[in-house]
Amino acid sequence: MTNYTDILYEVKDGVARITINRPEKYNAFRGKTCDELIDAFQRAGWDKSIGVIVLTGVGEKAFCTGGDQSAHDGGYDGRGTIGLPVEELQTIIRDVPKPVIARVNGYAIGGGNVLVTCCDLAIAADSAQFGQVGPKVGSVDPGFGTALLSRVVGEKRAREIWFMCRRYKAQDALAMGLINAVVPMVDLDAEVDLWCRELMEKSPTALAIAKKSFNADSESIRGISAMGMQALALYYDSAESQEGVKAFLEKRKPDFRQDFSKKGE
Ligand code: 2NE
Repeated sequence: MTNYTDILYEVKDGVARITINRPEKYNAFRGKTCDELIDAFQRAGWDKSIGVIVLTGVGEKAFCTGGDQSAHDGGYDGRGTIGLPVEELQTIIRDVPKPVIARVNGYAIGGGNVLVTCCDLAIAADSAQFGQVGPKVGSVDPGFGTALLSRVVGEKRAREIWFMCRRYKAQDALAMGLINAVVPMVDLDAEVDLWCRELMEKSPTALAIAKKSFNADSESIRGISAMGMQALALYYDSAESQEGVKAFLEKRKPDFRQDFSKKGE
């Protein structure tokens, strides 16, 4: 697969840059986007000439806003348990034996925030905003989205992020340890380049061993993701979940307190 439609793939000075290219959808991913991202990570991950992978989104509005709600009719449009191979995407970011940097150029919301969580490092523009929205839109990203997030920012904060569905500014994300650095948008590329150059000077094998050893400690979360996605597939079939998606598309507040048992009578 080399003719991507939903992403861009560039290589320069040993750095592979993978860019989600769906600005009209705030860089939300559909099934095809996930497939292409997985392919690009496979490509960069085992290419010995590449030392660092940068994941970002096109433009200055959004890094990634998670699953494409306009393609979410209860099953999205791709493959995998929930119609989106999102679990496979999250695991490939962890599995590639080289550092992955999230270049956060705007909203990192929903599954976009989970991608930031899964990346080894994250550098954000000061205009970036972070957050989970699942309980607001009838979804959850269980596993890396929840359990790994709590390893990164702490249990209480992770529960707050998921339960409250608030948005957090880049400086707040930095303070809670979700990201490594914040710079003005105009300096974002220079800062990411600097980190890449420093990483390129290091022993690739030592970096790979370090990454795998960090991963080993949280590897059981992969199983939680697998089980959670099965539960999510069942949840997507429910009227309660579908109310969340409908409300988002209709630009109104969801009514999760209605009696869903009467739906379909
Ligand atoms: C991203 C955010 C916070 C932006 O808010 P705001 O107020 O600045 O803009 P607005 O008007 O909400 O959004 C701008 C345009 O982008 C589209 C919107 O529909 C809107 O389109 P137009 O009305 O201009 O045509 N847009 C934004 N996010 C989208 C998305 N994800 N899919 C399709 N279109 C999107 C605000 O928009 C927001 O909170 N978005 C919700 C994000 C969301 O629901 N994400 C999916 C969560 S579930 C998920 O990610 C997931 C997973 O993690 C694992 C498995 C399965 C799903």
